[in-house]
Amino acid sequence: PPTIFRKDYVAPGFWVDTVEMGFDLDLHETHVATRITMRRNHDSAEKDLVLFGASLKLLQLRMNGVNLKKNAYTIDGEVMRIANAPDEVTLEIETLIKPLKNTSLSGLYASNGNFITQCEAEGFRKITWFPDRPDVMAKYTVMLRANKKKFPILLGNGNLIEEGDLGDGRHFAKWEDPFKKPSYLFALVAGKLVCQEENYTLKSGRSVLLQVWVEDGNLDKTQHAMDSLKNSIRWDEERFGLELDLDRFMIVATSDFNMGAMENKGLNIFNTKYVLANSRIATDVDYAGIESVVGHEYFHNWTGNRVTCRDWFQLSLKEGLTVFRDQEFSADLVGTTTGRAVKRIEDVRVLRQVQFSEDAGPMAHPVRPDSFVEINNFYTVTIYEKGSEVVRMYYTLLGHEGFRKGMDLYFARHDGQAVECDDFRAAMADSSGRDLTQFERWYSQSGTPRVKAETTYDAETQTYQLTLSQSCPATPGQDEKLPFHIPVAMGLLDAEGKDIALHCDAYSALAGATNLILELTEASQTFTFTGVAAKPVPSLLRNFSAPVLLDIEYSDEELGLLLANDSDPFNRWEAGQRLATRRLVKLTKAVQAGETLELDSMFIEALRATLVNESLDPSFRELVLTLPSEAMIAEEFDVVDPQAIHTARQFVRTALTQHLRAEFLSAYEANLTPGQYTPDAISMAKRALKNLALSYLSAWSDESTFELAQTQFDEAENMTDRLAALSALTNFHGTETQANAAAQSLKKFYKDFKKEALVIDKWFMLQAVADTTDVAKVRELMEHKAFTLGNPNRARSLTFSFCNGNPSRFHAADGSGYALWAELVIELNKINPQVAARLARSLDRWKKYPLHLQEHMKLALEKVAATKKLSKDVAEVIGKALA
Ligand code: BAL
Ligand code: ZN
Repeated sequence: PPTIFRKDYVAPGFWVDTVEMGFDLDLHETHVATRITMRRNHDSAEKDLVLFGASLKLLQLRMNGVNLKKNAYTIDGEVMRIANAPDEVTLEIETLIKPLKNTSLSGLYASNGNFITQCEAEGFRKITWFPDRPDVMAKYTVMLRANKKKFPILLGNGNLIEEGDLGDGRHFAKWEDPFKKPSYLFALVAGKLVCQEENYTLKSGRSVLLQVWVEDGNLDKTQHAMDSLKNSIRWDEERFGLELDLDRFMIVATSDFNMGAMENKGLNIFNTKYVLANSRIATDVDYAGIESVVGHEYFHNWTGNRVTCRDWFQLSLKEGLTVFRDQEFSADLVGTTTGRAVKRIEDVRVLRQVQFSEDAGPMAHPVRPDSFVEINNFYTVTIYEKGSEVVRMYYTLLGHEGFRKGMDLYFARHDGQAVECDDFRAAMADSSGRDLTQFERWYSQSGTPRVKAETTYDAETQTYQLTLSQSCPATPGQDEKLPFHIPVAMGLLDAEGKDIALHCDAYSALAGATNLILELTEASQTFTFTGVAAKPVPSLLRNFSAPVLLDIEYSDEELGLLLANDSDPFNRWEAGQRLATRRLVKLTKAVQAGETLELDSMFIEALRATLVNESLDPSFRELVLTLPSEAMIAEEFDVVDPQAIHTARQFVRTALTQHLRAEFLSAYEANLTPGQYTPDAISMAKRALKNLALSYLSAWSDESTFELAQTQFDEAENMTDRLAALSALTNFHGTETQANAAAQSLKKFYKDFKKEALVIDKWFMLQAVADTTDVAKVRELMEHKAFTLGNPNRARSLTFSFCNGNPSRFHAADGSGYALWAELVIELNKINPQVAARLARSLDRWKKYPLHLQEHMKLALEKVAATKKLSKDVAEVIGKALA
């Protein structure tokens, strides 16, 4: 399949002013009639009128009232060209599509007998021939017609302007979107749905209608989504002065969805996972996920919809910015300093574990990629999470007010336009007067930069020198990197752990501050601090001020001081992670060498002090006590040994429990949340620590711990506690009787929740990542009547969770995990290429494993590569892995 390059961008040959569409909705055959008014873009080098289409039957094509003969246009793959079109064109197109047969979940498809659309990135071309590119923005009017009994609800973008009966058992609804939009924001929904609705008054006094649409039987699960939507609307008014521009805003939940959710104008379509919640079915993590995704899609209304992307290479323009906005939204809602830090730590964990890994593998790409084969493969953690870090660096460099000014200028300049990442950077630069030329490298260079910190202290002159050097490894297509503009937030701690007032030659205007943002712009820079009475301990990259790897040599004592005292909570946590990583790496090597494993008391005591420190927020203690994941430990090695890492990590967990059993039990008791479940920050924090304690306790098997977990499971009044208990029971290394009791609990859980698809997903996932679950067990679970690869949530719950979340079993020495992976990718490729391509990524880093595993992996990759009818989604991922 061809590669598309950013440098080849050409403006569209024709602009579109209006789009009128009529849908005769039928699950088997839907007729779509489209009238498009277009006018020539005289500034474009493209002279043909170009349309895109895929999986369409073209019934009729008329230009300015005349049927176009077959020789008046050419079709090559997805591209139709009409040469010699006049400057003003009205196209009338009729297409026929088959929603029931569309298992790709892109375009118009069926879900539980309802119609759903997904048009980003290039799904609109599966509905009609159209200049389906984000820089073509137009006003849409859409008429929906369908059988009234089967499809009583007909929803579209914008405002409902007419509805009624057609007399033949069918009815219609006409929707008009007052705002120009690119085709990827088009949506329609039709079917049997019910809604929770509310009139909400904006700050300006204008009243808007908010609706959350779900399938019948789910209205008891919509309140949290509705609350999250109202919070989002208020937050965007207060923090960015951005108001909802429509009279009505709808959220629709569907159980068949490739992504988390989609920001279609006025008609957001969501995966049920990010809408449905009540205490019976959703965990605290689910509640937080819903809040952030509802926020994310709502915030897109300005960052994405009002100002959109010129081309798909600019995807991070809207995604990075909107992730930054949703992260800030969640942090602001908690409000406390620790709450903000906890959110930051959680976000950075994802970035490091998934994005740093992507940056180090064959799919590494810049935040603004230069090329792609299939754009769907570029909805990545680099575009989203690293993109958000890039936006956060503007925020760090310009400050709260400065960033807001930049945002205001961005909207003042570009409202209603399709623009580039460079336009956002220019708004930030021009509003602040800062030179952000070099900052552009964050968009153009891939790979994770490394910053090395070296220090010297001269007692005589009381001078402290900090030398920061940066480098960035080669990534596909980019051998050499130029220095980045890196904000390094920092402070210096004295021997008591107190912040020192800083006097740095380069920042004399800020003399006396205890926190500075150093700007590292060269390959190496030395910063000199004067008046430093004794050798300090540096706290660098506070709040993770840049998406880099920081190399610095700390002694255990220095890390202990930081863990106990740093005024920056992020770096307190970070110090704990460094202490843990150091030990986990050493122990992994000891496992490999067959040596006895031992855990030192310094580490145990540092964790004990944190665990029992009741002045610390329980959620912060939970984060400190959570060991780096096996995937994070793997990043410390050139050659990864998943079983050794697993053994080492399990050893540390058991050793910690052995020494801290009493403290874990007290933490458990002290953080019970009796009474009615509420998803507030304080209760969530308590449950997090309590359930972490339970998980540790179950690593040190004894009768009373098993009973504790069993009782929690039996008596839990919410899903957070029930699932945590079930996980503890399932992972308990106990007697056969206990194993049987755990199996009974798993059965009971299934029976109690078999009607709740989202809970059954959890049931599969919990088993997929259990350390007793091997490839054979996964195959057995795939035979379960509730399992299907046809539903993305279900497919992910078992197969993705196993391949990505159970490394020691997936990487079985006989290669059986990879053989399973290949079968799954090949099977999914037939059903849903986007989902298949995601799973295909599980072998991205195959060259990091020992040769005997590499051999098995290569065979599996080659097997997929040799498959007939491989989608370009999967072909791109596998091709890059094998390159
Ligand atoms: N635009 C695709 C889904 C999302 O990022 O909101
Ligand atoms: Zn988004």
